[in-house]
Amino acid sequence: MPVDYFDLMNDSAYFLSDVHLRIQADDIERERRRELFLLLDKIKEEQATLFIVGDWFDFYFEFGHVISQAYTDVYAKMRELIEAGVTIHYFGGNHDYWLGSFMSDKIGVQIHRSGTTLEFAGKQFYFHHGDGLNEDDVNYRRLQSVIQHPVFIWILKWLIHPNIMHWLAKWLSARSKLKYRKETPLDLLNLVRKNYSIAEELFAGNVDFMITGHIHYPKLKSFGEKSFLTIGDFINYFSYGFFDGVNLSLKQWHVKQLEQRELP
Ligand SMILES: [Mn+2]
Repeated sequence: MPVDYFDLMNDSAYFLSDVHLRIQADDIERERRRELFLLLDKIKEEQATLFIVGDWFDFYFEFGHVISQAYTDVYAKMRELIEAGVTIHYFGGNHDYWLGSFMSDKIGVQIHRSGTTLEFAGKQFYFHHGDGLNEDDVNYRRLQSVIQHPVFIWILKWLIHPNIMHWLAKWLSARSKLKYRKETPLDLLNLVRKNYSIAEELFAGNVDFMITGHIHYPKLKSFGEKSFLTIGDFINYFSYGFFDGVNLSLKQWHVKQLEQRELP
């Protein structure tokens, strides 16, 4: 019997960002992964598409012959979804910029640059992790131009021992926990406003949806028929985006509901 491809077509999608999977697998991390894997199972069952909008990993680097053992279960889970027919699109963030052939060839993930528009279900989706969107943040832009430079990447890959890199990443990861708490509402508001103005520019063209992360607070805002989503995170909010083929919505996975910040 011929396969009716219209029956197989599935226009629903899930959007996740800022999971920040950690190298240090303590109890909190194990519980978080358990929750994440339950959500991934749901995506697999529904045969939906998964869009990862950056900072899936708290630290990610491909050394070539060496892969990080801290994420073995995550790699296996991603592979399991792909083998079951799920497409995973992955946009690198500031923590997982260095995605390479292991992720694309061995796991089978579709890797894209942050700041790409993809057509999905007849709609135009613009994806950007959200880092560097604020041109006023000169310090970050400077840092970005260093860590993304091919020479810097070559040095990390060939001259620094992977164990040293992991030790450093663990240390940075412990510090970044503090950073989230310290972020002032003013910085946050400026960042959100910047995101909205970019969204409005895009919506004046053909883009229907703008999807970002990085801010770590969930917010869905409509601009007429079009909408902007900043996903939130899977650390405090356990939030994610869902597209049913027509509408985009913001959802919360975890039972533990946190009070959401008032954003404009
Ligand atoms: Mn980020």
